[in-house]
Amino acid sequence: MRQQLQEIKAQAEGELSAVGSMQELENIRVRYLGKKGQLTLVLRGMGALPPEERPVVGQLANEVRSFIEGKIDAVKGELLKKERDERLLREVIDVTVPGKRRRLGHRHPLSIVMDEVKEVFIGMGYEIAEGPEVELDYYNFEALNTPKGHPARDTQDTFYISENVLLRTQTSPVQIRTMEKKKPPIRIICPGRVYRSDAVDATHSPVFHQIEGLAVDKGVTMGDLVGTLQVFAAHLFGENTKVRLRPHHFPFTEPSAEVDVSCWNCGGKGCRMCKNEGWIEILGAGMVHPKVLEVCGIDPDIYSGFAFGMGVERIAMAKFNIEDMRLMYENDVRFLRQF
Ligand code: 2U9
Repeated sequence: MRQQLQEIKAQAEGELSAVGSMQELENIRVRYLGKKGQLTLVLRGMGALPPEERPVVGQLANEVRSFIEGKIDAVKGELLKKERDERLLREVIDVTVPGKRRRLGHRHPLSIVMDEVKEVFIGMGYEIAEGPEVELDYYNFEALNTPKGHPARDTQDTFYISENVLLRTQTSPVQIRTMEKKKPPIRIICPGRVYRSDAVDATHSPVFHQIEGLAVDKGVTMGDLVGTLQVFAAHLFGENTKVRLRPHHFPFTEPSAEVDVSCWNCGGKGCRMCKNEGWIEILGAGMVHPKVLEVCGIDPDIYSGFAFGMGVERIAMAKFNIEDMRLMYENDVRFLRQF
C-alpha cells in the first residue's frame, strides 16, 4: 500500500506539471482527491491493513494528500496569473494611436442672433416668455386693437385653422397672455416662430422667427424705449451704433415708429450695405396702445408701456450679410460654419 501511495504521488506530480487549463486541473483534483478518487479509495482500503501498519500508512496518505493539495494550489495560482497576464496583454490600449476626429456642428445664425438678443435683454432685467404657436384670433388680433375687418389684417395673410383659431402671425399674443396674468411691472421678451401666408423668396418665408419685447410700469416713456433700443443696438451692431426712429403706424402701439440703426459697415456715411442711406431698418416699436392695456385689465391712466418687434431672419441677414433667406432653412453645414 505504501508502494501504491508513492506511485500515486509520483503520478499526480507528473500530471500536475503538465496542466494547461483550469478544467484539466479540476479533472486531476477529482481523479485523485474526489469521492471516488485514487487516494480516497486507498484510504478506504486501510481497514484491511494489520492494525500496527495503519498509523504509518495513514500518515503517509495524509502527506500525499497535502502534497497533492499544495501542488494543485500552486498550479492554480500559476494558471490564474497566466490568464491575467494574457488578458492584460489582450486589453492593452495604445494611447498613441491617433484618434478619430469628430466634426463638431455649428450654431445656426438664427440661434446666434436669438441668443445675443436674449442676453442683452436679460442683462436689462427682462424675462423670457413663451406661448402657443396655434393661437386664438382673439390673442393674435382682437386684443391687439386689430378687430375683424381691420385693414391691418390684410397685410398679414394668415393661416386659419378655423374661424377663431390660427397660426400666430406675431409673438404679441404672448405679451397679451402675460399681461392678463401678471400685473406691472412687466419686462419680457418673447422669442418664437410665427407664420404668415407668404410665398417663399429671397426675403420671405411662411415660417419665420420674431423677438418682441414689452415693458409696462408706472411712468414708462418713449425716452425709456429709445434708451433701451440704444443699449440693444450697441450690443448687437457695435458700440458706436446710433438709433433713429421714423414715425409709423401699428394698431397696437401709439405713437409707433420704425427703427433704424446707423450702418455698421460705413458708420453712416453711405455704402453698398446700407444702399447709400447710412441707416438700416431693423425693427418696429412704439408705446403700447391704451386700448391694449385696458383689455388686459391694466389701467392706462396709471400705467404705460413700450413694445418693440423684430424679425430674427432679417437681423441675421443684415448682421451676417446673408443675401437669401432660404439659405437659413437648408442647414447646409458649409453655409452654417461661416458664422
Ligand atoms: C403688445 C403690444 C404691442 C410689438 C411690435 C412691431 C412694432 C413691429 C415687426 C417687425 C418685423 C414684425 O417680424 S416683423 O414683420 N414688428 O414692427 N412689433 S411694435 O408690439 C406690441 C406687442 C405686444 C401687447
